[in-house]
Amino acid sequence: MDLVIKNGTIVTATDMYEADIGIEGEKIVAIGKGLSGSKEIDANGMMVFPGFIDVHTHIEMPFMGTYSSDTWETGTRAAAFGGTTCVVDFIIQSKGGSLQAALDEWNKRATGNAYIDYGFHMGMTDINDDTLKEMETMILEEGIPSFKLFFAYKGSLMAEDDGFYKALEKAGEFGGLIMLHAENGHIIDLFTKRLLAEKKTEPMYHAVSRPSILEGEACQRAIALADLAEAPLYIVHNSCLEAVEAIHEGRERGLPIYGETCPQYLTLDEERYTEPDFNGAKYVMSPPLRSEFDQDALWFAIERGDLQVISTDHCPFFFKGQKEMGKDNFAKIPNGAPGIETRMAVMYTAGVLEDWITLNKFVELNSTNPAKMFGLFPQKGTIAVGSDADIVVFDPEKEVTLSAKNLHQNTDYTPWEGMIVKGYPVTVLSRGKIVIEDGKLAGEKGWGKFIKRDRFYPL
Ligand code: DUC
Ligand code: ZN
Ligand code: ZN
Repeated sequence: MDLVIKNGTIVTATDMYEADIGIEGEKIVAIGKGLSGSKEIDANGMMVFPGFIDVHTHIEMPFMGTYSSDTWETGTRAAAFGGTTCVVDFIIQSKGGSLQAALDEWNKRATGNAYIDYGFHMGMTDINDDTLKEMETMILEEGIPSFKLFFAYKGSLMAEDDGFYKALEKAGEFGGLIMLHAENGHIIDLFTKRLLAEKKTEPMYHAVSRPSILEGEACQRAIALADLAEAPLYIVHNSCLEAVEAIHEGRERGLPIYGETCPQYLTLDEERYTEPDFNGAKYVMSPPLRSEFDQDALWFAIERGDLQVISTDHCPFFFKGQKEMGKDNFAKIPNGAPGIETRMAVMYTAGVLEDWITLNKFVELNSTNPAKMFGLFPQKGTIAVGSDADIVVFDPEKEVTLSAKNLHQNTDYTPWEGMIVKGYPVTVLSRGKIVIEDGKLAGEKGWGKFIKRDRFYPL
């Protein structure tokens, strides 16, 4: 065998056992005791996880008058350092443009630049007969079976109910999955204008302008429309009690409603917006950070199975020069925060070590369910003979103080600055190739390739 990972504790979504993993080329070919290979990695004392999958990233995305600051090179490299071996990024269609043109644009940026494998979702901002027809090609030919629509961002990305409904019907018919940013953009727009008229311009008013009730309302409306269209629905970046209550109620009725949340909503709260010297802008993202009470609601929703996935919504901007665009107007602060590199460390420390989730659940939420829901399983999302050798060797004892200085994301801050995490990825493989070795970069840009994904099957 080309490579053997020896003596580690393999953890999947369902099992935990000690064994060696044998790799030939890009695939896992054997799991057992006493394997040997031309190269061996000693994983004694380590946990060995399937590569983690981040199904919600915004890399090099044109947005709010600028671009998210990670390129395909820097973003996928940072992901690898953090234990992520596959990302699914959001293409954003230009208003008036075709889906194909948007795909071409994303391909141009990503091709030859990624350290790890990647797929695309199609973000639809213009729903008409042509783009509805193009959805079929995306699902059946391009390996892009998932489509993101926005109920927020009035005047730019926002979809209306009729367009959303037509997209649901199309996805339901052809094996696609609609993903929704659920916040009521009309009322947010109204509140934003009122706040600005009252000269309330600081970052904290970003949160005031988009209360959690507007997220709950958008979820309820979307779930009702998905029910009517007989289509599955996946709600992205859930942040609050109202959202997970709506999902719970839909699932209780037997509807194929799914949801994700992100580390920031589980570990950070709205107090951050009051940090002095415009620092609150670092946390301006949509939906905004909520209360500690909402954090508990999200953890319980994970426990109940109402949320199946943890992703990052990685959408980084520099504090200096980019977040500062909204110095005098919170509505001009580019929405988003970095997180592609810190997900696994934060979730292990705040989730596993705090007893909110088991080790198996940690793998299920961050690797196996993302793979299953987004047409990557069993090529990715587990450790099994025949699967891609996307593997993370994780040191459960390694302590790291998170800081923008030591991270590899292309930005000047992290929302978790100063957090001491215990447990960190040390060696990371992408399709059998070592990308990170003992915490150091060993991969190369261009290794990561586009993965055509399968149609949606209910979890
Ligand atoms: N929310 C963000 O915070 N950034 C990117 C897009 C989004 O929906
Ligand atoms: Zn969103
Ligand atoms: Zn997003």
